[in-house]
Amino acid sequence: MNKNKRGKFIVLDGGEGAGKTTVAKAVVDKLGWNAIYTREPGGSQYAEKIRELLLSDDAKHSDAETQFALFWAARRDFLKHVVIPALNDGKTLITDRFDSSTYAYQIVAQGNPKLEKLFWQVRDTFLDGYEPDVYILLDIEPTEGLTRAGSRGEAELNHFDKRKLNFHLQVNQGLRDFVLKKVSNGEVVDASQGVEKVIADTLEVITKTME
Ligand code: Z5A
Repeated sequence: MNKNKRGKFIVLDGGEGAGKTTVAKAVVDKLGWNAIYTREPGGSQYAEKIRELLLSDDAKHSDAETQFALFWAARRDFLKHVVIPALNDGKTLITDRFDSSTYAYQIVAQGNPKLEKLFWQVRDTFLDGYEPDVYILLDIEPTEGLTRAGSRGEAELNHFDKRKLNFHLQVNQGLRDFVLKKVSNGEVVDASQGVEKVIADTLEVITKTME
């Protein structure tokens, strides 16, 4: 595969209620037929089954190591069956969360710095050269994001949503560290703005990445 013909792999990440899904879908609409919306955990048939496990109430007592392994298992299947074929076919993939979330939720927010070395080793092997072209952090204060997410109603909230504010502050810190310090291709968009402006700012970053 000629790397120049490969499609672009764009990750949108952010804390609860940052607007990732809203913005990712709007961006795909604006980019047209060659762009595909995907999400994590999930994105492939088998990874969607792992998603059910990860977000079920049974998962609320699982530790960070168990979650780390399951998120990476789902990600590998998603990469193999969806991401790699689509990129090789020249498609643009807009992915709602990716490994930046594993770093923020399982390592930083759950206080497991000992997982970090393993994180980079697994990443290197599982991504196998298919690193995202850009990570876009939709940055929002957790209190504001949680208010937005909460408006969906209790029944729609998973066990991550229901964690205390301090957990979400740590997630936010982890995402910022990942995007600003751990990778060299991170960008930040102010997600507290009106939705149309957030979409426009995100599209500007994507357009720059595609040049
Ligand atoms: N997780 C993990 O721990 N480790 C990992 O490696 C991965 C994930 C990949 C997946 O949840 C969970 O898995 C997630 C992290 C963990 N934790 N949680 N919860 P999910 O896929 O079910 O949901 P989510 O990714 O957390 O989605 P979200 O944060 O709840 O929502 P969002 O996609 O960021 O926002 P939205 O649905 O687009 O918008 C939320 C509401 O705000 C909605 O009513 C919008 O109309 C409104 N909105 C959006 N933008 C705006 C603006 N700009 N202004 C005003 N209102 C807005």
